[in-house]
Amino acid sequence: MQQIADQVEKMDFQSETYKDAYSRINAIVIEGEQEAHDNYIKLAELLPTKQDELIRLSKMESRHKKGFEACGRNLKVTPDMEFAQNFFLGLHQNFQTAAAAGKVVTCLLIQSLIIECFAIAAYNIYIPVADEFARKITEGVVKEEYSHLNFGEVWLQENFAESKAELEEANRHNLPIVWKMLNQVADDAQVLAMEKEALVEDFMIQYGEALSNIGFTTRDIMRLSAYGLTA
Ligand code: Y39
Ligand code: FE
Ligand code: FE
Ligand code: FE
Repeated sequence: MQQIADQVEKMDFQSETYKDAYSRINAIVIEGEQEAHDNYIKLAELLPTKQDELIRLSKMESRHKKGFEACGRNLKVTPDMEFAQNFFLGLHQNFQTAAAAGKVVTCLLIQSLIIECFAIAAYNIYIPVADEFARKITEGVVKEEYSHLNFGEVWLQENFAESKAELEEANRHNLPIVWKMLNQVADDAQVLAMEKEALVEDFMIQYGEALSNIGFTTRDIMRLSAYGLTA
């Protein structure tokens, strides 16, 4: 922890290098929160008995987006939204296709497991190296992301037997995309003092725990987590 404190003390949040990397990472987070909002609205349509809860989650995502927009403004950074939309395109298209086919299990795996675990990993790794303004915002946000992950875990655990085959298929199609996204953002993350290894480790822990809570065995989790690791 002392090492991280020393590192943060030396960081120049106003340097051109930092702001350039931040213009993409901040945009990814803003776009991610917007898409998460849209995805929970869609899930509310697909799961009418959970409508109120899902609308509540979608509103949290909107607030997260506003918080991260403020973080960018605070550093006088213009987020590169075009980059961010391309960054999310693979998961975005897979979610849209699944939603159109009424495949709610696939939608939950993409948003509530994969994207939430990605967010939790990224925010946990960012908090100790963030500027003070962004750290406070991100601390508030990450607490809520755990509740979004929990929603997916609980629903999928309650419907595990009927969902298992679709979860395996959705994992096979979407986990490799996450590794590509991580590789794509690794250099910019490094500029923000976020290590790729730490991001991968935290993601794997969150995702593995989620799969375990849903009902997968350790053996299943090993197999599921290995998909696309070489992407
Ligand atoms: O559920 C949510 O709020 C998730 C949409 C937000 C995703 C944020 C994606 C973070 C990836 C950032 C990578 C930085 C290294
Ligand atoms: Fe969020
Ligand atoms: Fe979320
Ligand atoms: Fe297939």
